[in-house]
Amino acid sequence: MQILIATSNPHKVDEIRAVIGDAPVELLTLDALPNRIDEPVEDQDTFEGNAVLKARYYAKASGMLCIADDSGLEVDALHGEPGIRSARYSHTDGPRAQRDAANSLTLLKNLGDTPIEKRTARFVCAMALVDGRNTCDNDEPVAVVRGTLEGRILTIDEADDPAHPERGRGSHGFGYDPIVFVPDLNKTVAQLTPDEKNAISHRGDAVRKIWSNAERTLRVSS
Ligand code: ITT
Repeated sequence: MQILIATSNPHKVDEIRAVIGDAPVELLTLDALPNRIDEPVEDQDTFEGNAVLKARYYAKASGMLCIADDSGLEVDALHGEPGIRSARYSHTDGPRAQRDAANSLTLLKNLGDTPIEKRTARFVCAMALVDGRNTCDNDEPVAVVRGTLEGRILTIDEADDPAHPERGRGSHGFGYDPIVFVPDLNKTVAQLTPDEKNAISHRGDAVRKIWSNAERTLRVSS
């Protein structure tokens, strides 16, 4: 059995594969499809809305079982921003690493000298599974789940190089990982190994939930 993982973010694919990769299913990425599918416009105002929109769109376009996620960072002192706008918070174009750094810098600037106890934040990952293999056009999601990871945003002084606070601490992961500190582990998410991140992360949590749902309803592991 094949499942399409509908994302253009290679880091997400690696994280999803690490959680469910051993099961007897073949995980395909958008790059592995014979024909390129144009990206849909993510115009919903919730993570769940966009995850379902993407999963429906790619399931229909590919005729496959499809998993899609929409994720981001909610910062309490910024009233939940950047939220669903996490990927484009700084409105910077260019390669992913450059956009990630610009987003983190924008976030740190917007938070200014907000004290540590008010820098609370959480990663959110909504994930949807849609079965595009059926012929009766039923595109109701098989499952929609949410995973979260609580933390707080580093201060500029806590970064390894305060001249480049967007580099935060640590070199693993992607996106806002270097500036999101997990107090229980006394590390940023970028200081966690991939396995450590998967064990506690919003995406690891969502993948495990959607996977147990898929095994139950679709018997994907049998
Ligand atoms: P796809 O839409 O192709 O899946 P994307 O990276 O644009 O890829 P989203 O629209 O879900 O994904 O945007 C999520 C953004 O939120 C992402 O670009 C990061 O900036 C941030 N983000 C999400 N999960 C993260 C994680 O585990 N670690 C760090 N940042 C994360």
